[in-house]
Amino acid sequence: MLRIAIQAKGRLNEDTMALLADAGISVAASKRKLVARAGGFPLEVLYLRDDDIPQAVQMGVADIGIVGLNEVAEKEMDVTTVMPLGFGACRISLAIPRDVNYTGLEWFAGRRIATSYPRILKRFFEKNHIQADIHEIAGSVEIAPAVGMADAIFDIVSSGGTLVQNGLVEVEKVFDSEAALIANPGLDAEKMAEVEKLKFRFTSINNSRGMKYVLMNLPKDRLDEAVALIPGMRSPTVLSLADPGWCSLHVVIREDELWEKIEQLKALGAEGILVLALENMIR
Ligand code: PRT
Ligand code: ZN
Repeated sequence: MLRIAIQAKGRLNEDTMALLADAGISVAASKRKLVARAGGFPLEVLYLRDDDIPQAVQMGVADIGIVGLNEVAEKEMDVTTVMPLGFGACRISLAIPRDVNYTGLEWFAGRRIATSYPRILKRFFEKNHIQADIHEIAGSVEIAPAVGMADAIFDIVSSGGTLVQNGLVEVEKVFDSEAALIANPGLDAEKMAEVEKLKFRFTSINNSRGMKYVLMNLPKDRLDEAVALIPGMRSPTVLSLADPGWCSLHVVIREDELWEKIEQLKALGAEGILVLALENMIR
């Protein structure tokens, strides 16, 4: 049986639980202990702080884990990244007080920079031949310049709102992150086969994200035009209807272009359009 480490609470917890649920894996939220047995897959769930997940996976306390790539890069543990998961997106950036005249990376030479990600920053500065003074602090990094603890910060940015609130501007993006499935590099063949099964389920869920399944009735003589509207569709499903002049067309459309495509299909004479949620897309 595989053991997976996931964040006990915090930003990744909810999306992780939703991903497991979509993959048919149930973990009773009410019975949360340190370790819980999941239903629907031979899996044990270990709830940890995100900072501890890379190490737990490297040590084999857990076989696999779901954690931000930022933590994987910072902890420098020997783990395999199996797949990115498409949630928890953020970046780690250098930011400086708004009123500073920024002249480029050399500006950081000799400056004090507060961060919770000292290793990623050290590697970045080494690569760029910048000598700076890195101060590791555990939390509230964004207030360090205002209280005189640092000249700049290196921290996670998502919307950028926190920087604005603290009078800071992002000047260099150093690392792009999202949540990922990681694994201990020494798993045996049996466990690897289980990991492949999980990967297959997660991939189908991710493929279907942002996709809708659309059914409509269409005059047969407009079929070619309708098919041309939906890019990447190799062989759409076309069913006959009792009326020989009409057919039923089934297509998958990306959510961000759904309304635009529906307007165009309606203009071609499409009727009785049904838009359905798409749960899994198995390629
Ligand atoms: O208790 P535990 O140690 O498990 O949790 P934590 O408090 O260390 O981490 P948590 O739950 O805050 O974040 C977990 C993971 O979510 C991170 O490691 C990232 O991979 C990811 N993530 C995605 C984020 C953000 N977005 C994010 N915006 N982590 C933190 N933030 C913070 C950031 O530190 C800053 O204070 O949000 C603020 C910036 O947000 P914006 O939107 O104002 O730019
Ligand atoms: Zn943490």
